[in-house]
Amino acid sequence: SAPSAPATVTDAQIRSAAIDVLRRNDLGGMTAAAPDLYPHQWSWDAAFVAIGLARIDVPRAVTELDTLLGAQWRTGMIPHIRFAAQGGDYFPGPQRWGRAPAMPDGVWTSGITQPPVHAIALRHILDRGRENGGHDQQIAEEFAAATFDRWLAWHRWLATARDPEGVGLVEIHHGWESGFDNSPRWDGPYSRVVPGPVPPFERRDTAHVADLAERPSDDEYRRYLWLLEQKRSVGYDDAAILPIAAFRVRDVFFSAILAAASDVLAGIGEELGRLPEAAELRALARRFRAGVTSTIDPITGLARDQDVLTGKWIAKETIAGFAPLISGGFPDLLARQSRIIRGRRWMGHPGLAHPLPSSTSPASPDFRPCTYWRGPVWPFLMVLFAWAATRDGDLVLAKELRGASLDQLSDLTFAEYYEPFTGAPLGSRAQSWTAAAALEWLG
Ligand code: 9WN
Repeated sequence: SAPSAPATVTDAQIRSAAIDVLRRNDLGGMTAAAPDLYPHQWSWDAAFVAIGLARIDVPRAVTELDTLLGAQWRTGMIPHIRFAAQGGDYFPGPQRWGRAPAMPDGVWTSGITQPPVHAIALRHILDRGRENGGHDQQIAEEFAAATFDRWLAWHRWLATARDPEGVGLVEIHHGWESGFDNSPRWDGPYSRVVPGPVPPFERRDTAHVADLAERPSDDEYRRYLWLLEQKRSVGYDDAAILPIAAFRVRDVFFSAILAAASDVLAGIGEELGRLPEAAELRALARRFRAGVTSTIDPITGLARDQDVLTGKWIAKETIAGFAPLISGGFPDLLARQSRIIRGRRWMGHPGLAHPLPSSTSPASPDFRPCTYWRGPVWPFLMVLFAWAATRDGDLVLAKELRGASLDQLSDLTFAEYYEPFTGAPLGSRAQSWTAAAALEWLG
């Protein structure tokens, strides 16, 4: 069914429906990523949720990030899930992950991480607070000052534990860490993972989607769980995992986010008078931006991941190929990428319901229109691309992403992802970061 939006949906209706989603998903201090499928707080979702919340309620946006920081490990890592005591059923839940020496007391989290969008969210909160003035400004500024060192520790952990050789690319140990769980990017690395024995499991995610084809397969899940067991077997120790990890990939998109967010955090550090730390963060931004640039395929112009275990590049035609548009870089590289993303293999593909970049190019043999990260359009990512485009002066791209996204979101389902050709909503409905994206677009 093609749920094209009724022409009568107004911005005000989108806005109030989006606010409603975030209110309903509020577990008190943290927002569930989605009501049924993801009833806990996810790390990078929380950052996008905070960006949306900052448009309507600055103190609540601050609380979102503060709650997430409460899950930060002693190493500096921000885990990919903070489990809510009152949250619903999710697999793998806290018992499956177990405890780790570095885990904060009294808090249950997963044992892997996710992309560091948080400093970008903190910048949005500060900007909204200053626009509003008064109490909002005060609370935003106090939060930035009080938590700067926690965010710095987070970036430092990524730059050391996850870039042990200092190449300017962040390595991940699980597809879930990328946030692009079953992207074709990870097919090669996962094909080389030989799963050992995993305790019996029963998936929950499949109960919350209309069609099983929208989610990863059982075979994919078995590998996901084996990687979890590997991590758990070494107590989630950052050094001990390296020689045994069956999945080690340098994730170019994650790295681009670290570069962009390090620049943003450096700017906040400068405002706070933390000049040596700000200089350190500027250097991190340069290092990871250079790392991203080093991955460009000269033929396609797209950025690539690298499998640490084989040393080989991973050249799949996915949206992660546009990592330089997030990290920033040389103007000619950005101009080339902006042309490609607006071209016929991406936003300019003639069959699209809305001219938006899909997770995998519709022109790629890997493209699957309904399957999760193998093809659908993910609305939250559009916000990140438009933010970076605005930063780099590509206002045409930013405007196109906004217009098409608002059309897409006027179906008011706030779906997790959308079928690119029909515009049909897929995955979860009332997904928090999709609602937050709508609020950010509306301003
Ligand atoms: C595993 C919450 C998360 C997002 C990820 C998305 C999906 C989880 C899952 O949902 O992943 O982390 O169970 O499939 O891929 O990007 O953060 O919305």
